[in-house]
Amino acid sequence: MERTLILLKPDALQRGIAMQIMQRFEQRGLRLVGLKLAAASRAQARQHYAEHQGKFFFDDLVQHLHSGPIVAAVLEGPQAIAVVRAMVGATRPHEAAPGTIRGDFALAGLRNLVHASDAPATAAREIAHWFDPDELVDYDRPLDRWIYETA
Ligand code: FUP
Repeated sequence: MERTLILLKPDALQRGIAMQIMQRFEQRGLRLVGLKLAAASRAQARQHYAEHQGKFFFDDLVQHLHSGPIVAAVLEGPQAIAVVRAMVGATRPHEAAPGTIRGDFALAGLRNLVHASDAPATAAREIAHWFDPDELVDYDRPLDRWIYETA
């Protein structure tokens, strides 16, 4: 089992499609174990994107994440990190394949709606950045045995 962090960025909330995007992850069978509406401070945004510090697009990236409310969520499932990345699609919306979230809802530039962790170490760091441990909820879903082999 893996956990991954997603952020629905301010463009998703301003456009009123945040829950429509979230529904795709739920529909796929991923389990929601953390969820919050947040307003990222500039410092939180900078820390979240720390790996991009120094790149030409860093300031715009930070400004965008800080420009309005976001939804942060932790999703759990087998291969959750790769599954969610594939569902989100290519970083640049104009290159994102139809059927992906970006390919269906986004068009250009930094307005790519969603952030998703790209590796186990990144996911662990990002989950800890946005959630306290007691904000994550463990629970069983009996139907999971029909979504993946549990034994
Ligand atoms: P992704 O994981 O697909 O969100 O992409 P990255 O973590 O590589 O990049 C994070 C954000 O930086 C993207 F949402 C868009 C922005 N970015 C650029 O603007 N230009 C680039 O060349 C790469 C990333």
